[in-house]
Amino acid sequence: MIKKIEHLGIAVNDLAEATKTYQSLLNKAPYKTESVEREGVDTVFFECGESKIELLGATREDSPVGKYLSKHKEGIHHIAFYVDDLHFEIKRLQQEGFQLLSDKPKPGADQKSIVFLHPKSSHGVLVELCEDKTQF
Ligand code: CMX
Repeated sequence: MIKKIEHLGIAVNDLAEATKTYQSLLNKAPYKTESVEREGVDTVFFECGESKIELLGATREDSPVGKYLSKHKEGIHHIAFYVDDLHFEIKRLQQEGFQLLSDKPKPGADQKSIVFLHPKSSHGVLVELCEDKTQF
């Protein structure tokens, strides 16, 4: 079951500058920074009620966020839904005809197992499904 919006991912050009901006906006410090080398991204997380804001800075131009920034400029990069059973949701969404970018969960930032849906499957929005990390 899809339980809530876990976070919104925001692609930014200058992670340090964006961190200052969101620290002022949300009036709190980030609770976590993390590099995800496989995705070519540095991340900064802020809590926001029951959801989070994830700032995303590209570490490589050919990474998903690097390509996104060269094409779209800064802005909302993805929406992440928290699910209680990722394997079940993967199967369910495949049966519903959504294009998943992998057929099994992979490790993501912030102690999560994740899978993405192609933005063309969801009206131009890159969707991430995540659950608390399990074994890989
Ligand atoms: N939101 C909406 N549309 C997007 C998008 C995004 N985040 N990223 C790419 N697109 C669109 C492009 O605009 C393009 O559309 P057109 O065909 O209409 O021009 C199309 O998708 C293909 O884009 P591309 O630049 O050629 O990029 P690729 O096809 O190589 O990759 C995607 C697109 C979604 C498969 C890739 O970005 C991906 O695998 N994303 C998932 C992983 C990811 O985003 N990781 C970073 C976040 C990690 C984290 O949260 O920690």
